[in-house]
Amino acid sequence: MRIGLLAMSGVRAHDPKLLELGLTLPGFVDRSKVVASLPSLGLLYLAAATPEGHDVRYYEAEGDGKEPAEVYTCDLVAISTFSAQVFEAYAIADRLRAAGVKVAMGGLHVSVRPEEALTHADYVIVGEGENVWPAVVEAAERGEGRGLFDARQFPPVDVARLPVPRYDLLAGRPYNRFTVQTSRGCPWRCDFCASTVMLRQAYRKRPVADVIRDIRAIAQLREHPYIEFADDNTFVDKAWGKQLCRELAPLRLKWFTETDISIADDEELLDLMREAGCRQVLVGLESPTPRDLEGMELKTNFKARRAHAALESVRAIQDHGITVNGCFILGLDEHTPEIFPRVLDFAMEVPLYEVQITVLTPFPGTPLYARLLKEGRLLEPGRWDRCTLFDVNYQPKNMSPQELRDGLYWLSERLYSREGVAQRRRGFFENLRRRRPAALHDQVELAMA
Ligand code: B12
Repeated sequence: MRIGLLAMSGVRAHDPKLLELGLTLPGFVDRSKVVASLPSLGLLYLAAATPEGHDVRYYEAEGDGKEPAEVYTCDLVAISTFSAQVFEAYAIADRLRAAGVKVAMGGLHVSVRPEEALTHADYVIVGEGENVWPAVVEAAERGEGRGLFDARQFPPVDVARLPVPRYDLLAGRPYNRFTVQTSRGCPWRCDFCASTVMLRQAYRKRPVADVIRDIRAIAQLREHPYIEFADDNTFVDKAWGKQLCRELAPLRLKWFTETDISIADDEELLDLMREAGCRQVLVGLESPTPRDLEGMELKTNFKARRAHAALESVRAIQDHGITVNGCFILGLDEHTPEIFPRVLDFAMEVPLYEVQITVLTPFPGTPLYARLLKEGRLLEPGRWDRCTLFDVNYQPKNMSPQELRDGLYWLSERLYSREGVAQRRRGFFENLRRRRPAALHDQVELAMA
């Protein structure tokens, strides 16, 4: 069979005012451009798990939700879904099926809404795909009708035995960043999180040697690639993290990852990360005030426990020449309109090299979604296209939806304006010069990272 893997790329946001601001604010636009140009790692893993003897091709449906004409030459098309693009994905699936092409859908969204997806696809896959995919391919070969495949009915994916994702399928495409996973899942359970935790397996680390093997495969496509680790929380296990960094260092890469704030406690780890090419870490700070974070992490109240030292922790990381992309969620239950200047003050005081502000987003399948639904606070339940992290789709507790939107605009204008960005970054370099002059030698490189 000819098997098409269809990734849905680009970023999504519908709020017209924010889009208008996005056109003029450099910080906002730069980050969007960067994140929009990542390939779908999930589909590259499926490609590697495809039984022999099939012609496998990788396609991109761009931000306009249109599929390339060539996918209609396939016998089976696999589509990967996030909530924000799932209606576009369903429309593509409907068109493909009408043309006689079999469609399989998997990924974060359909894993929590499989019945909905079954009205659009022949095969719907819940959970991690690697061990299920060969059975889906066989079902398509046999011409079987609609079916649901649940990963829990197959052997669990052993991350110590993952194949190299088929990065080779990306040859000739203009990607300048590539994703690699070093781990899957996260030990914490934040009520809003709609990440890998949705796939129902525990937190697992990969063998360091396999991570290096995958990076070497990417290096065959592009010399000195910029790597984004598509992890939820890379440095949970500090000893393993140090080993990872030691083995990354000789590759002379530059990389970015997502991790929790606890890396700030370990000087040796931070030194090793910097030496291994870490240029930025994305850390969910969520709110500048500890009280706002009470109960957010459901297992051990991790977020609230760590919040009192957030400012010092971010500084400790940045003092090593690793920039922090501090993420804040606007519209938490404790938030009143005073939150907007408080986030601004925090970002300027640290000062944070990079800031990401998003609105609280009830993704399907999360404890947050269930709670807001129960409390009658979802404005338009089922409007998955509003799950963009920028479009307000719930009733905040201590402000109106419009106050939340206005606050997002107000804060975006200040954080991402040319002056706002320059002020934060200048502050970052001044601090670095004061505390670690040795880390400054590559400041130009840092400014570009
Ligand atoms: C890389 C990334 C992107 C890339 C995706 C590139 C691409 N074309 O796929 C880009 C930059 C385009 C992107 C965009 C967006 N993203 Co994003 N992104 C990520 C990130 C960092 C890593 C995803 C990843 O690679 N995971 C690793 C792979 C291996 O896992 P996987 O994709 O889940 O695949 C496995 C299974 O799901 C399954 N599977 C997946 N697809 C299929 C298909 C079939 C047929 C089968 C059988 C199995 C299967 O098998 C795979 C292997 O086990 C995650 C956060 C994170 N740390 O996970 C956020 C994340 C996925 N993004 C998110 C969001 C909100 C967005 C945006 C809406 C942001 C915005 N406002 O624009 C847009 C979505 C627009 C869009 N195009 O869909 C949310 C999604 C939540 C949700 N449930 O929908 C996440 C979880 C971040 C978060 N915590 O909020 N993102």
